[in-house]
Amino acid sequence: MKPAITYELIKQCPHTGARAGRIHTPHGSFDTPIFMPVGTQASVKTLAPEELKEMGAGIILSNNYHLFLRPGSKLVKEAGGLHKFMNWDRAILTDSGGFQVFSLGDLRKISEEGVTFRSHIDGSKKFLSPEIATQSQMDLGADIIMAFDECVPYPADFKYTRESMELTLRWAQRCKDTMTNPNQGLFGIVQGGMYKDLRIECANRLVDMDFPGYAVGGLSVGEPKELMYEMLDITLEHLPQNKARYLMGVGTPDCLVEGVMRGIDMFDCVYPTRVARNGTAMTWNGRLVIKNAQYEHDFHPIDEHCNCYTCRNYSRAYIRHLVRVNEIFGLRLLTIHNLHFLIDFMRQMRQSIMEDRFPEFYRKFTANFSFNAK
Ligand code: PRF
Ligand code: ZN
Repeated sequence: MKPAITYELIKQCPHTGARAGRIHTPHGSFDTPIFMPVGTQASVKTLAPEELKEMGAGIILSNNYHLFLRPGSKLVKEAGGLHKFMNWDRAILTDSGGFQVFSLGDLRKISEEGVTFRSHIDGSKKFLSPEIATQSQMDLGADIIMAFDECVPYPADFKYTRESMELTLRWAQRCKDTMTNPNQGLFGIVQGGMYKDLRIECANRLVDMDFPGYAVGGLSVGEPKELMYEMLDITLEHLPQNKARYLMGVGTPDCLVEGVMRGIDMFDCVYPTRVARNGTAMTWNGRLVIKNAQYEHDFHPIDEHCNCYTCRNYSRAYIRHLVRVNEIFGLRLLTIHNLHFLIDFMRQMRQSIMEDRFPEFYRKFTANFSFNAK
């Protein structure tokens, strides 16, 4: 039988590790490299599914941690699964909660069995294990299910990181043993902190377990970017060419380009949607802080070349006004632009790989982009 999730390699950049591909799921196929908008609580904040489709989103990410706590995975199952519940018929990936438990849950206690933590909502005691997290994601009906892992904080010493990696590997096997639905695919997550030998070891042992895709976790946790790229390089060397590779929680344009150059296929990040609700628009030059006085009389769109609903219809001055007076519509318009920007950014990167000009794309991007607001 054909596995639920397959990766098709379409074109390899002859000069870098970048690759263009396509991932097939029971809810359609999408081109890679791709950016996955984040819909933490079964909604991409402020947007309707039709709007996500209009900008070309082929897959979204949702969070098992949040849905497990509220409304509960059984309720979503009763609704007919997450796709039906939220009216999204394209692919869905759910994160296991392994990361959120550590970043949101209070008073967490980790054992071989799993993690006891306090809900960030009401402080009540909760428990997640590889079995519970996997069953919960199966109930949600996600196309791609993430293994339940421990994301090691930065910095962490070698001994702690090695023991945590061993635990993550044992948990990965338990997640795999829990999978019963052939229409869903489970991705393993490479941990190992900032230690190259642990990264290699973790990648090799996950590959031996044979997952339909592999994520690189435990990065973008406060380490310098150069260190993240080093860990990425060494990890990707040990992952197979014929499987999807996903860099978790990364989504600023500079990191997306660096990730793609090394051979990452999938990314997710709250960055574009979160900064939108902060009044920031993403552009090819960097961040544009719409509240700044310089945009008061600026009747141009955020980006003259952007084809999104926002840029086709509204000016910087109008959006600035909305944001200043706290109109929700302003946040929606910025969210639409930012997600459209990132999805289109990935599309253009993919096109450059297809046409053997990814290095040129990289050079041009790097020359124009500066992370900080101009
Ligand atoms: N593990 C899981 N989800 C994640 C991460 C991880 O390490 C990260 C790290 N950047 C983001 N989201 N399960
Ligand atoms: Zn736009």
